[in-house]
Amino acid sequence: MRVIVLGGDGYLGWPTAMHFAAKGHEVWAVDNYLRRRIAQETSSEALFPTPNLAERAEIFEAASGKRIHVVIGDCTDYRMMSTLFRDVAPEVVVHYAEQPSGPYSMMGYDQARRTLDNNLGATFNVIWAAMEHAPDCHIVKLGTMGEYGTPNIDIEEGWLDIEHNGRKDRVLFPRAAGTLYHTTKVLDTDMLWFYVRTHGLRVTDLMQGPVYGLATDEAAADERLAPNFHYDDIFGTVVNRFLVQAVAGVPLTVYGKGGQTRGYLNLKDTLQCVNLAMENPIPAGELRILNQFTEAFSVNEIAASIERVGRANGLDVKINNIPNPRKEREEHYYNPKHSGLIELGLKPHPMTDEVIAEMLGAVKRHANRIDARKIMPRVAWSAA
Ligand code: USQ
Repeated sequence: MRVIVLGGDGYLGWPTAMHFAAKGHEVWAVDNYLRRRIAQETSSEALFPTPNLAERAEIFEAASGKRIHVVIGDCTDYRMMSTLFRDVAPEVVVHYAEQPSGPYSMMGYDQARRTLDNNLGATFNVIWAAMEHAPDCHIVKLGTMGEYGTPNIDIEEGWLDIEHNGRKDRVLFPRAAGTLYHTTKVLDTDMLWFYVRTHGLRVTDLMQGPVYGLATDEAAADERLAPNFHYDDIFGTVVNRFLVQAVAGVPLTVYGKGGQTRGYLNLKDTLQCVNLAMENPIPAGELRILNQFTEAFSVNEIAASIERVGRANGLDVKINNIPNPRKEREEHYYNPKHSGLIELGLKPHPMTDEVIAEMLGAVKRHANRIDARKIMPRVAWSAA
């Protein structure tokens, strides 16, 4: 298939572009390096440097014989998007091209505005470019489990059947995000749903939980193909942060009571899920929502696992409950459904001790690059 990966330089985008190319699809990876720029602006560079997108594509081609087309462009620029969709005529568009950091979106006006403009602007342009030049394409959009927040009822896969005053209907599950970033994803979903209803688009919205890991099959060929791995408080997700903290001898930074529970998944499973969504298209005029995670853990459970495995591997791991810089429930009910992707064929890679030990080993190889100044939280939700 002809596949456009928007945000093709990102933590998920680059591994996805390689994965699809390895499977024989014709892939265009599109990125404007926004994440790299924000990382520099906020001193949040990844653990090890990664080559730029054109260089990555060259290294991948040399290793695999497969070509990835590279487009350096801004998805909020409609002329770029319109030309791209016209020239490529994609069958699938995977849309990751968003500012993905909750903490960044909570730093202040400029960062909030940039997140809003980029994320909504990119999604709006995906919709219009698809309507103009590829109305039959399948848009696979990366959403987030954070759209739902932590309600005191079971979380369904996107849709809720309700009975109200004796009548029944099916509505989007109520959303209550905890950051402006997560709220832009709620707005994306609403905008996509609007154009699905009015213009018959074909959309899968993947509500993904926090991802961890730094290994994928395609990156094994050459270490320069590894994903950009962040451990800072802006872009680093909690498991990746704790792995680096364990190696650096910094006590694991559990925010508040640590009862915050989320649905997690291995980076390898992100690739499987996006691939399954792509290989199982849906009819035009449908918005399919899939909850994309494999296991739910509290922060305390993750910290305890990494402490246990780290100690077994000779690391002096300690845990430190620090004041929570975020506004979120620290003890709550959490029971999201996630059977849709399993039914499509997902074979999860659970977070076993072996997997944790492997990840710790991979981080250890870069231990000399860890910058302890990037570890403690620098952004509080109350910042004006
Ligand atoms: N946390 C800690 N200590 C830390 C870092 C995080 O206790 O050092 C806690 C947070 O307070 C939160 C939980 O761990 O309760 C998860 O935090 P996270 O930073 O791993 O995840 P989050 O900010 O929600 O964002 C990440 C990605 C985002 C994606 C989201 C999926 O950055 O792009 O959308 O995970 S989800 O969380 O399901 O919304």
